[in-house]
Amino acid sequence: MITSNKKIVQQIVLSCMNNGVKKVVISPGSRNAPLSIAFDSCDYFDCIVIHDERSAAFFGMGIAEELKEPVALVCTSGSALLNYYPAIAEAYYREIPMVVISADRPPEWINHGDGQTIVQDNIYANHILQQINLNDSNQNNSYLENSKELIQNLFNACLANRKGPVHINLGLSEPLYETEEINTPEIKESPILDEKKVITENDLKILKEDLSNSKILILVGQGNYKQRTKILLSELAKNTNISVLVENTSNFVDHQFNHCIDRSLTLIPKEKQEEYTPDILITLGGAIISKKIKQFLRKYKAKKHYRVSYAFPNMDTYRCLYKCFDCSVDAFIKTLDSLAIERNTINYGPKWKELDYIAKDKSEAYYKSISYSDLAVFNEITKNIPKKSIVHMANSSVVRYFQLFDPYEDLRYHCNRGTSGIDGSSSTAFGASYATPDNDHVLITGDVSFFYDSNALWNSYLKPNIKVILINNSGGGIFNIIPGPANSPLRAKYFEATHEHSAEYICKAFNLKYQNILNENDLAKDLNEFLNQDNKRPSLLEIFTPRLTNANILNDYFKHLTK
Ligand SMILES: Cc1ncc(C[n+]2csc(CCOP(=O)(O)OP(=O)(O)O)c2C)c(N)n1
Repeated sequence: MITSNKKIVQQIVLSCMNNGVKKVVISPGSRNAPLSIAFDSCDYFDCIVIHDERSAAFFGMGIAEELKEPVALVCTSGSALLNYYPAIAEAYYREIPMVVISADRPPEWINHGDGQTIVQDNIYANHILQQINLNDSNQNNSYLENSKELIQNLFNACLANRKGPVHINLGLSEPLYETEEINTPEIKESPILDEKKVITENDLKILKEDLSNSKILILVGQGNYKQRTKILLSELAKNTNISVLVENTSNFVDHQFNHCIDRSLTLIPKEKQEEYTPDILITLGGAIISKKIKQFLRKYKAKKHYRVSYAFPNMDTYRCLYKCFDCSVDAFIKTLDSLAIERNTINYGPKWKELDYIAKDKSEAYYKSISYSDLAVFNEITKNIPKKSIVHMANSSVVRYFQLFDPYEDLRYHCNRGTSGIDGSSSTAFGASYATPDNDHVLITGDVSFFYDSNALWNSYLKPNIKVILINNSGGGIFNIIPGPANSPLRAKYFEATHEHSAEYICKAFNLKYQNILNENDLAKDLNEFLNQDNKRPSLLEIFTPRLTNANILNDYFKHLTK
């Protein structure tokens, strides 16, 4: 095959191949030309070209999350790699494997007046698992052997139990476009050594003592767990000493769990809150969306909090962390099951579940009474998403409204909750939809999030398998809801930052099929038709809602629950 004549570039490409990278997102540039040429020369890779590096990185992250495989991002020097940063931070907190390969000037030319040159060394310092600096000035065998080992160590970090982004910064000198013919390399998969972590006998003993005759609250955060884990957790939840609270991003659905945490919490009268306080809190998985549960558990503290995670062992969200088990959620649930915890001595799980049943009935009654608003629209959307779809929720009030509705078992829910940014939701969703073209994907987004990331539409990889629902409430509606900005005289200008834009012409520019809904007439019908239509291109439904009444209807909902 004909590839770049730079040996270090050939080595990087080979290492990607041997470590399971199949998709490479490349952003155009000259300094990275040797990498583009080398990846392109190898049929093994699917090379995706996206101009805007911020969008490219989120797109790649969407693929990596969906396929559970490392994705490589390739960009040129200078501000290009700074634009990767939002997605790198997101991947870091979500433990999504990504390999950033940035081209750089040769080291002797940094800060000497060359164009498109910044200090790239360690640029993602606080949000990267590992980074290395390589360059093409030394092509001798010992440098290449040493680099091969460094690259493999980097992949080992990227793909270990705690996954995440890693960075190769590569100084490249001119000429950049020269090629040579080499033998097509064969894949020799590098074994990634997954350390099997075990919980010590002593920890098991303490755990068993702590769990006996205790009110146990298991709070499950964001993740995509194994089916076996779900079954074991459902089995555990039959024990009335245990209450399991989940959010839709945990992708756990079971009739014994509380899926709508805020809805349930609203029903607890102040004087009874202590009855719901757990003795032992166990948290599994990633981020928790509900602010209310964080406030509740910080105020009504458990005696001990056990955390299960490979990452951030000192993260003390509820200010009562006792121990973090450095093992998989799967292994931990199995361990809990094997402990044969005392059963059914405290009516704790059903007590929480009762709240859920009451809140659900009250909610249904309220939805029947409300006028056209964000809440009314979300009520219709959640009922109409076609079975087996993959649901991408943008941040801000979209993901929060969704938490008020029971999730469906046959849907999969995603959201960028690593950093809760509004800057890459669309690109991430489009990346995921590209990765699994046989699945239907639905992105639900607010207007600010959508316009912010409108370059997500600027690529040729969008397929008809994704539908976008854009809730246009003319600004950051969340700021009308959360206490603080909602009562500020500066709200409309600085927080909500109102506007009157529509997505119609953006859709025209990027060849998306566009439809809109302006009021409640035919909302349910139009929404249902939109979600079930067979399209030849991606489509977008813009639903305009009244910015000034949305917040009242949501606030009244919570008041209604307490009546
Ligand atoms: C990158 C980034 N910038 C700013 C914010 C702060 N922020 C949070 S929500 C929000 C408004 C989002 O509005 P929209 O997407 O229209 O959703 P809505 O609140 O109307 O549901 C902003 C600016 C953020 N989360 N991320």
